Order: sequence, then structure tokens, then C-alpha cells
Amino acid sequence: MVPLKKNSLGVGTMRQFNNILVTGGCGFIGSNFIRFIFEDSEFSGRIINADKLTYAGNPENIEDLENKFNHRYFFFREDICNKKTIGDIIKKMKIDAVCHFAAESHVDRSIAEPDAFIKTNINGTFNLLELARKHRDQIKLFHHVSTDEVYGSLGETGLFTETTPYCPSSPYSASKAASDHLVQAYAATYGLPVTISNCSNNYGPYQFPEKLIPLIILNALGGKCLPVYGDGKNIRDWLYVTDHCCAVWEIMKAGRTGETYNIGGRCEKKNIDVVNTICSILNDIDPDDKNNPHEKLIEFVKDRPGHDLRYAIDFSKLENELGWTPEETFETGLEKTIRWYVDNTRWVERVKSGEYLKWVEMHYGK
Ligand code: NAD
Ligand code: TDX
Repeated sequence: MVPLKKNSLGVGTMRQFNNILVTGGCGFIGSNFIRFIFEDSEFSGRIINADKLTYAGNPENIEDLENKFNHRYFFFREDICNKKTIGDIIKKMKIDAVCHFAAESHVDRSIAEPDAFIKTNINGTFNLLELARKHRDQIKLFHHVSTDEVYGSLGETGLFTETTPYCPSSPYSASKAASDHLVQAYAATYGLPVTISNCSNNYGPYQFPEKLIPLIILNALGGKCLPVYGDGKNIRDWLYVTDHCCAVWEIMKAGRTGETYNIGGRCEKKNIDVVNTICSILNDIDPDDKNNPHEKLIEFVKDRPGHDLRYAIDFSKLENELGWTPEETFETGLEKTIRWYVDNTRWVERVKSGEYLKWVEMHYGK
């Protein structure tokens, strides 16, 4: 028998869940999370995935799990803004925990078209909170997945802590900040058992190629321009996606309710250094590639409006209370990620061509 870990709920006490509602489980982190907890031999419950399947939701991210865990995995194509249908799922599936990933997640899209960000990230979260309040008798925990971007930008020094004042710069981060405040308000006002995590930039398998790392990998493989915003000196803290999933799972099992936990990689990198590292790994993977050296594809392009300069995370609260630290280094994580995109040509082609969207339309309608 696996010895129980000492944790913030007291020695040997771990929350156990039978039916977890994962929102946004067909997206990048949500799908990795479902994969991660099904691999936890101590979890024997069911996962109920509610996802609207926007452009960012791809059922192919978890198609192998549907077959492998078909008696423990359930999928509903639903919008978190739909109170009636999500309420029915919570009731019928006897949901006892919510892990809320569903969101519009791309900063550039939020600058171009903020509407969906307000609807999903704010109204959608509000809707879920109202439903959790209504079904308070059965919900043991509402975990809200958020971002370090709510804190705004750091200068050259310092780290975001859980008490850093919120100062979001983009419609995306403002919508996530609003959702965090709503979650905190539901804990304070209604005593809803919530936890919140604010994580830095993730990378890894199944990430949609609009975000920096997969975009650069796929453009480089295709011999296309590698766009670097501004002077490339903006800094992000990077975390391999399964490390994020592990942190969220630890918080769900043993984090203190009403608390926020920062999650990060202690891995600050300038964007230009990230891009150069990807180029250099690709040069080594295939020394005869006609696009070598890939660095020649780099182009400095117009900067993102309101571009935050630097993010860096102090996650000592999570480390001290729950013993979590990242397992992957940037080197091991990036190697794995690049290898995954090089090997998974079918997934890549179907995403690039939009074939996966046609499949969704065929199976679920528009
Ligand atoms: P993603 O864009 O890859 O996936 C989002 C998922 O949510 C998709 O499957 C999409 O179909 C679904 N969705 C969108 N609107 C919906 C709605 N109205 N109803 C139901 N489902 C809906 O995003 P991601 O990168 O996996 O991020 C997941 C969460 O983690 C988000 O809340 C994001 O803010 C947070 N986060 C992301 C990062 C990162 O680096 N990607 C870092 C920190 C926090
Ligand atoms: O083509 C690009 N060129 C470029 O220089 C893109 C897409 C990005 N960038 C820069 C902008 C950022 O400084 O790279 C950095 C990373 O950009 P993104 O991958 O778009 O991520 P970011 O804006 O930092 O936000 C991400 O991390 C926090 C996720 O998209 C969010 O969902 C998460 O909350």
C-alpha cells in the first residue's frame, strides 16, 4: 500500500473524488490533465469532460483515453455558459468536484476580438459557480485554473507571490482576473470550497500552434518565418504541462480551501532565447535538413500591444505546503515537446489543415 503523504489537511487526509467535472478537457492542458489523473493508480473515479469544442478543443487529444477508459470517461459537448445543460450534468453524473480549465486562452486573439473572452472566462465561470452553489450538498471542491498574467508585468527583478496585487494588461488576463475574483467571492460569501491556481506559461504535447513554442516548432519544420515580437527580450517563466497537471492534482487532493497557489517552473527565459534553443535542437535532430540553420528563419515583427515585459513566479507556498516541485527542466521538457511534434505528424497535419474541425462538425454539428 502506498503510504499517505503528510499534507495541509493533516497526516493521512486526502480528498477523494468519485466524479470530477473537468471543463475544457479537449484543450491543451485539460486533455493532459485527464491523461495525468487516469495514470494515477490511486484514482478510481470517473472523469466527466464538458467542452464546447471551440477551435482550441480537439477531441483527438484524448481519443485513445476514450477507448481505454470508456467506463470511467464521459464526454459532453457543452458550453459552460449553458446553465441548464451543465446543471443537468452535475446532477445526473453526481459530480463531487469541478476542475475548471475551460477558457479562451490566447492573448493575441483577446486583443483582436475580446468578446468571447468576456463570455466564457467571466460569464462561464460565474455560471459554474452558481451551479456549484446550487449543488453545494454534493460539491466537495471547485478548483479554478488561472494564470500568472493576472498580476501584470514585472520589471527586471522580483517574483509574483500569491499576495501580489492584480494588474492585468490584456483583455485575456483581465477576464481571468475577473473570474479569479468571482471564485474568491463565492468562497468568502457562500463558503464554497474552492482552490485557485495561478500558473506560468505551459508547453508540451497537444498545444495548439498559435502559442509561441508549438508555433515556432511547426514553422521551423515547415521552413516558414519564425515571428518574434518586438526585440524578443520579453521574459516568460516556462513549465512543462504535466508538471502543471501534477500541481493542480496535488492542490485538489490536499490544498487548503479558500487558498490560492502559484505554480511555476523557476525557468525564466527571454523569448529570443527560447526560439534560438528550438532552432538549435532542430538543427541537431536532422543535420541534413534543407532549412538548417533554422535561426535564419527568425524575423523580428511588430510588438504585441500592452506586451508584458516579464513574468516570474514564487511558488514556495505550494512547495512548502504540498511538497510539489517541477520534474522537467526546460531542456528535458523542450526535447520531449519537439520530439512529440516531430513524431505526431497525423495530429499536426489535421490541426494545420483544419481537418479536426471538419471531424467535429460531422460528429457534433456546428
Ligand atoms: P486551450 O485554449 O488549449 O483550451 C481551452 C479549452 O476550453 C478548449 O478545449 C475549448 O474548446 C474549451 N472551451 C472554450 N470555451 C468554452 C466554453 N464556453 N465552454 C466549454 N468549453 C470551452 O487552453 P489551455 O492552454 O489548455 O488553458 C487551459 C486553462 O489554463 C485556461 O483557463 C487558461 O487560462 C489556463 N492557463 C493556461 C496557461 C498556458 O500556458 N496555456 C498557463 C496558465 C493558465
Ligand atoms: O508568434 C509569437 N511571437 C512571439 O514573440 C507569439 C505567438 C508569441 N510571442 C511572444 C509573446 C509572449 O511574450 O512569446 C511570448 C509567449 O506568447 P504566447 O505563447 O502567446 O503566451 P502568453 O501570451 O505569454 O500567454 C500564455 O501563458 C499564460 C498562454 O497563452 C496563456 O493562456 C497563459 O495564461
